[in-house]
Amino acid sequence: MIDTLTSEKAIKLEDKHGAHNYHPLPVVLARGEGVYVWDVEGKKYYDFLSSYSAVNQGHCHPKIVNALKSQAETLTLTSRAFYNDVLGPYEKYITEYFKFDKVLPMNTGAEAVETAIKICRKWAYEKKGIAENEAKIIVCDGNFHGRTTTIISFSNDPDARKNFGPYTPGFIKIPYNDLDALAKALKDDNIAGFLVEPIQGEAGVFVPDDGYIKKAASLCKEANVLFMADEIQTGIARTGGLLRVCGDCSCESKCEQQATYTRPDMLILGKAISGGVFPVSAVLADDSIMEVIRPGQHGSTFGGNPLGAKVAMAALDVIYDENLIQNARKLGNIFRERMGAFIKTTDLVDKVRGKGLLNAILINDSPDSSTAWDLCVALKENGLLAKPTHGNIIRFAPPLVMTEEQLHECCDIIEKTINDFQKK
Ligand code: IF1
Repeated sequence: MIDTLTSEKAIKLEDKHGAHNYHPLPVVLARGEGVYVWDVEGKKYYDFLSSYSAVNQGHCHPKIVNALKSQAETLTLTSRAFYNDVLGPYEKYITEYFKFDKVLPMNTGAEAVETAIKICRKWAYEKKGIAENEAKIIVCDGNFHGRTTTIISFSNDPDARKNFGPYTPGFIKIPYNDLDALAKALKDDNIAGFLVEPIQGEAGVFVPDDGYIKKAASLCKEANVLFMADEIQTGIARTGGLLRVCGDCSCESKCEQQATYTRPDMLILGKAISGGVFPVSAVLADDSIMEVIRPGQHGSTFGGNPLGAKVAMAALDVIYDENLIQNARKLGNIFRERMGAFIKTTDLVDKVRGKGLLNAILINDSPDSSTAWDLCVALKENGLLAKPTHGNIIRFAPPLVMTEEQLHECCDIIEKTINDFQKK
């Protein structure tokens, strides 16, 4: 029955039987390969969302899919009640890859953020000596870290937060990209950690000033406060470095010596560590921090399962096999250069910003207007899928396996669509 579905029927089914917690663009996808997706009618599109940066390695990457297939036929889940023969090798692999002593494996991004918060608080009581239940964590205005009750407690997006209370206490909000505010907040002796996105994604691809992350981390270090980097969206080559905390360095190796690198106390990863093939997330930290978690104190049925572990190793291999860091950096520069020149010729777009292949254009209209949405519908008609965020911002984040030629074709589509849109 699924085979004969039209787009219209599929949309009606979701509308009737699914909770209305999303408002998708009206396109029903049936297949993906690399930078392309196809709808149920067979129309081909460039994917400029990459499933919110989970599919950095491209859709249905054969190496990742093969890892999934072969492990699926062998062993899928043991729970952590028993050891399995993939988890150990995976833990060795990922800790060497990101250069931390230990990993705590989870499944979704929100779970990894929750995990970091729990470890941070426990560390505060057992290592820093904060009195029980007094620990506070600093977060930023405009943050997006996931959808759990604790995480939405410190969101300032009314949609994410309103009527989901009572809320988890113990979080202090400061403006993003404001080191003075951070320094001031750090004066409180009960601060345990600072949780931050190195580029704010949901806030509209907000890139902080150069040096912000590095200086923020050093302020935390001085105050004996854990610096927790949420790289769920910015990590895994997306922003033109292995991680965004690598900074603006053209080094393509897993090197942490370069001047721009900032080593977080806790690194939070999700999305593209599995190439979008299976939910895999992780928190990485050194022993002095991770050792506060002992048997029975945290976990998840699926966390560390052999299927996800195999998939993640394949997905992380692909990043270096296919030079995706280099490619994201190079194509990102081309994209912003072309869009930068183009927006001078149109009144519809104010600004282009981003790093690597995490970019956004700001539409010159009120956030309440439907302009960005209408433009995304027009882009879809012209064969390119993107999604507005915060009303008047459109995020552009294609898979990192894109070629330069394909990127130019995409820029042509975007420019033509905006030009035609203006004529209406
Ligand atoms: C949705 C945004 C992207 C994240 C960061 C944790 C999580 C996310 C920095 C949680 C998730 C997603 C979830 C998605 C929308 C989306 C998003 F628009 F909200 F900001 F990517 F751009 N930290 N981001 O970006 O990870 O639990 O979802 O695995 O539909 O809510 P998750």
